[in-house]
Order: sequence, then C-alpha cells, then structure tokens
Amino acid sequence: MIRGFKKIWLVPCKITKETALTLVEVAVAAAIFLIILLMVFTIADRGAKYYYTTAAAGSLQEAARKALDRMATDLRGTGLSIITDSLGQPLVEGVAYQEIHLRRNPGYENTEIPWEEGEAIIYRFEYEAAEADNGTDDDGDGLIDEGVLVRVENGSSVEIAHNVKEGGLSFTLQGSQIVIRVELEDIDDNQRKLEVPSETAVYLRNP
Ligand SMILES: [Ca+2]
Ligand SMILES: [Ca+2]
Repeated sequence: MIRGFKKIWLVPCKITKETALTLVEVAVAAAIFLIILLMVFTIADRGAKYYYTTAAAGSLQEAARKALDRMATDLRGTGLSIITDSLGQPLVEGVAYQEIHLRRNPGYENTEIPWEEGEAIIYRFEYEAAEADNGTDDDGDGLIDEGVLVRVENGSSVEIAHNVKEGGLSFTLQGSQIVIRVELEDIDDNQRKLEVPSETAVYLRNP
C-alpha cells in the first residue's frame, strides 16, 4: 500500500521537474542565441561602416593624387625663377603659398628659354560657388568653407579638385624643390568627417 502510494505520488513530481528544467533550458538557449545574433549584427555593422569609410577615404586619396600629378607636371616644365606668388614676387623659401603663378617652358631658342612665350598658369584655392568664407556650411553638404583647386591657363580656369579643405592647398619652396600639399575632406556614408592630406615634392630642373 505504501509502495503504491509512493509510485503514484512520485510520477507527476518527476514530470513537473523535467518540464520546468526544459523551459529553463529553452529560455537560456534563446538568450544565448539572441546574444550571438546581436554580436553577429554588431560585427557586420562595424564591417560595413569600415568599408564605407575606407572606400570614401580611398576616393579622396585618388582625387588628390590626380591633382598633385597635374600640378607636378606643370611645375617640372617651369623654372625656379619663373614661379611667383599672386603678387608676382619670387617665392620665399619655407613660406607656404596658397596661390602660385608660373609659365611653362615653351622650348629652347638659341640655348635660351623664351619664358614669356610659355603658357601662363595659375594654381589657387577658391571657395565653392555656394560656399562663402564665413565659418558656416552654406551649401549644406556638412563641410565648412570648403573649396576647389583651380588651374587657370591663359585666362580660362578649370577645377581640378573639389572638397578642398580651407587652407588645404599650399606650395612651399625647399631648396630646389617645391612641396605641394593638398588636403581633401568629405562626409562618408556613416556621417563621419574624413580629412585626407596628400603631398608631393617636385624637383625644379630649370633655374
Ligand atoms: Ca559646405
Ligand atoms: Ca561657408
């Protein structure tokens, strides 16, 4: 009699215990699954952000490289005494100029270079058309007082780089070299501001 009672009493107890344990296991498993899922999404999101930032920085570097190559080609075809500042004065060593004027070598004539016949070229920074020099973002692109790098040849101008940071263009005479520096900026798809400085040094062959 007592044995029978024990049997009847113990069976439901065992089922309840097992059921409760299973529910706890399911809850724990679900929680672990959610945590793993969250971690995967976080890593994937970071990866996507890193990709967009790297891609945007890469395109800025490429744009700066093209502009630097263009300016370097012009500078290699000129002479140290031919390059002046915006007022026509010779460059002073170590001073960073934001605008330079030069003439390209048109070829030799009786062992002399008739510089006045070479193309007159100017490189300078100008503010974007819808952007004024006022410390605010007038055109709403997230960049403040950004500009363009302009190349003027015999009076006609061409923009050779956009998103140039204010003060981000300079030409510095160092010995017989000119160091050209361009800093471009942009806002990437993650709304992060990128600033990419690039520079190159050009050795001037002509005096
Ligand atoms: Ca702007
Ligand atoms: Ca502005």
